[in-house]
Amino acid sequence: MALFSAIRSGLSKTRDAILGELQGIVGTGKVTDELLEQLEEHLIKADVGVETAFALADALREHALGKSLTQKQILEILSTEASNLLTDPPPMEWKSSPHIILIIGVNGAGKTTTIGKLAHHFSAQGKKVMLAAGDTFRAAAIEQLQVWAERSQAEFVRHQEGSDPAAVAYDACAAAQARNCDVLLIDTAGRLHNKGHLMDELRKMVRVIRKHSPEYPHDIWLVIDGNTGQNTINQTKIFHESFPLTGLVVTKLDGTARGGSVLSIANNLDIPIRWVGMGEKIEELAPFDKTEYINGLFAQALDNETP
Ligand SMILES: Nc1nc2c(ncn2[C@@H]2O[C@H](COP(=O)(O)OP(=O)(O)OP(=O)(O)O)[C@@H](O)[C@H]2O)c(=O)[nH]1
Ligand SMILES: [Mg+2]
Repeated sequence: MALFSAIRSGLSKTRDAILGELQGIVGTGKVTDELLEQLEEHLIKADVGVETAFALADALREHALGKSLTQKQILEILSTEASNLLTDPPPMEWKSSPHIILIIGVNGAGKTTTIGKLAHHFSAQGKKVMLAAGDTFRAAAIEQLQVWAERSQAEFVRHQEGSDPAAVAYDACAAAQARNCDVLLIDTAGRLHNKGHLMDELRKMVRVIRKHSPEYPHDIWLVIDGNTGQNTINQTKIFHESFPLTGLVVTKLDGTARGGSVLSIANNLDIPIRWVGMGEKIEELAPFDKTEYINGLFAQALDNETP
C-alpha cells in the first residue's frame, strides 16, 4: 500500500503532463481522426516516444473511431493498451552465492544511490550484502558508497582513489566468496556510451571478474535517469551492444514530468525494467510493477469518475 502510494505520488508530475491536456482532448465528442492526431502529438510531447504514441492512438482508432465514448472509457482503452506495452520483469534468479551485480551508467544517473537502496532492500530480505567501490575515479565516490554501506549494514570493499577499478572488482569477488556474502553490488564510475576508453575500462572489469567464474557477473544493470527523455533509448542500445544488460533501473521518476519515458523504454528495448527510483531516500526504490506504474499514470483520472 505504501509502495503503491509512493509510485502514485512520485508520478504526479508525469501524470499531470500526460493527463492534463489529454483530458481536454478526449471525451469532448466523437473520436475523430483529428482528435487522434492531437492525441499523438500530445503524447509525443509528453515523452512517451513516437512509436508508443502511435500505438496508443492506433488502439483508440481501432476501438473507438467514429464513436462517442466517455472520457473514462477512452482513458480505460489507453491504459489497457499502455499496460500491454509493458511487461513485468522476470523474477531474479539467485544462481549462486555470491550473486554478483555490476551497476553501470552515465554520469549522475543515480548508480551509487541505487546501490545503497538495493543493499538496504536485500539486507531487509535477510541477505548478506557486500558493496564494492568500483568508482575510483571521481573524488569522494568511495566515501559516498561507504556511507551507503554503513546505512544498509553491508560489507564494504575499497582500494585507494585512482586505483584500477578492475582490481577492486576482482578483490571484491574474492572477499564476497570468503565472507559468504549472498550478493555483491559493484559500483562503477559514470561514463558516456560513446567514450571508447571508458567503455574499454568497463570491459576490462567484466573480463577480470570472469576470471573467478565465467558466470560472473550474474547481472549487469544499467541505471537510467528518468529525466533524460528520448536520448535514453539510443544510449541504452549502445551500452547493450557492449554489455549484455540483464536489467534496467529507471531513477528520479519523482519530480520529473518525463516518467512516460518508461513506456518508450519498454516499447523500444527488450531489456526488463527491474527497479524504479522514486526519491533520494534509502527506501525510495521499488521493484518495477507494470500494474502499479499504469495505476500511477491513469488511476486517479479513472477513480475520479468512479461513482
Ligand atoms: N529525486 C531523486 N534523486 C535521485 C534518485 N536517485 C539518485 N538521485 C540523486 O541524483 C544525484 C546523483 O546520484 P548518484 O547516485 O551519485 O549518481 P551516480 O550515477 O552514482 O553518479 P556518478 O557516480 O557521479 O556517475 C544525487 O543527488 C542523488 O541523490 C531518485 O530516484 N530520485
Ligand atoms: Mg556514483
